[in-house]
Amino acid sequence: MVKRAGLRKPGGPSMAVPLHSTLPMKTLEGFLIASPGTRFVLVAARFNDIIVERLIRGAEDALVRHGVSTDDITLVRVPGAWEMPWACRKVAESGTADAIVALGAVVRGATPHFDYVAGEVAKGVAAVSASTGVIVTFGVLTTDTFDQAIDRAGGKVGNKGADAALAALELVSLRAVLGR
Ligand code: INI
Repeated sequence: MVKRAGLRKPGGPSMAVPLHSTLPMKTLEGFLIASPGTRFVLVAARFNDIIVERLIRGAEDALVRHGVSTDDITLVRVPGAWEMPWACRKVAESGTADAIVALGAVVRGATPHFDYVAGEVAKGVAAVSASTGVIVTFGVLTTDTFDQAIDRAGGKVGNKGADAALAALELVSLRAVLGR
C-alpha cells in the first residue's frame, strides 16, 4: 500500500508536509538562458570598492558564461549604496534595460549609519522594481564585518553578484512566459 504524505491538522502528533508535490500542477519558471540582445545593466556602488569590484566581476562572468554578450551589459557606477535606488529608477525609466542588477556592499561600522543606508537601499531598490515593473535583483551585501563581505564576494560563501545576475537572467526568461 502506498502511503501518501499529506498535511495534517497543526498541533497533531506529527505534521507531515510533503517535500515535493505529487500533483501534476502547471508550473511556470524561467531558465538560465539568455535570448540574444537581452540588455542587462549593473548598477554598482563605488563605496567598499574592493568588495563591489568582485561582485561586478562575478555578475559579468555569470552572465557571459550563460551566453550574454558583453555588448549587452552596461555598468553604471554611483558613489554609494544610498544612491543606488535613484540610479536604478533612472535606468528603469529610460527603457534601456531588460533587467537591472544592483551591486553594493554595506558594512556595519561603529555608528548607526549602516542601518539607515542598508535599510534604504533595500527598500528603495525594491520600490523601483515594484513601481516600474522592470526586473531589479539585489546583489547588495549587508554584513557586520568586512570579512563576511569578502566571503560573499567570491570567497568561501560564493559570489552574491553572480547570484543576483543569474536571478535577473532567470526572471527575464520567466517574463517571456508570464508576459510583460
Ligand atoms: N555606502 C555604501 O555603499 N556602503 C557602506 O557601507 C556605507 N557606509 O557604511 O557608510 C556607505 N555610505 C555612503 C552612502 O551610501 C552615500 O554614498 C553617502 O552617504 C553620500 O550620499
